[in-house]
Amino acid sequence: MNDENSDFIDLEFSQISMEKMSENASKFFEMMNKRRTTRHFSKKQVPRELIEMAIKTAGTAPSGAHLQPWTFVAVSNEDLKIKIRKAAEEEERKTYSERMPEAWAELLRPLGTDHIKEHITDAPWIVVVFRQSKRMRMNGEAAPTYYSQESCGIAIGLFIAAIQNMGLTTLTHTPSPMKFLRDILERPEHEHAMLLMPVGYPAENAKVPNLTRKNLDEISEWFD
Ligand code: IYR
Repeated sequence: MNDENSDFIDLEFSQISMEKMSENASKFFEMMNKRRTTRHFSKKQVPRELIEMAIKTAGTAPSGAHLQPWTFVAVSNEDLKIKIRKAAEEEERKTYSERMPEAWAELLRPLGTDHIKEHITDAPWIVVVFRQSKRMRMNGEAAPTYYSQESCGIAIGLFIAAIQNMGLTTLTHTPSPMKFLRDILERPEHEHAMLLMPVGYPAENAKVPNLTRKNLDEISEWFD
């Protein structure tokens, strides 16, 4: 290992029994398998500390060259949520009525989505994830980040798991195109909005599409 320029410390790792491993694995799967994407949120408040914990959890994700190329912008301010909803609906109205080819639209019909985005103002929080495509070098020059799409995708996955684990719900909403989010949330040019996630409790009568998931055989191949 080339550790000329590195400072290494011991890995903290505590081995657990096979029995406990199995139990943890099943429990985690069962908890995550209950996750469903609903578009119906309650207005019930969620304390900021819970959103902070979810963002901290997301921030544990591995990232290309450990650049951690993400910014999570959390919004509970009502006026700002209204502004974001208006801009999102304006873009989505054009997407649904003009930009979306039939091959795409046919997949969305069973999901019941349209350009009305009530979740943006119903949920107590929205979290917008920005991907950083550039970083600053020590000498002040701008330089690229690496694997930022992958890194942010992993961090978002951890965020979703953290929200599920704390007993709340979130939705991966992709208002498209998303440039308006950079403008409204005043992020710099090298930050690109990837996803808008309302976070909160599901509405009392929340509905989800009647979907099933692919089973293990369908999503894996094995060479043992
Ligand atoms: N961005 C739109 C459309 C949309 C696209 C996909 I792919 C979905 O799985 C769901 C919706 C929207 O958020 O409505």
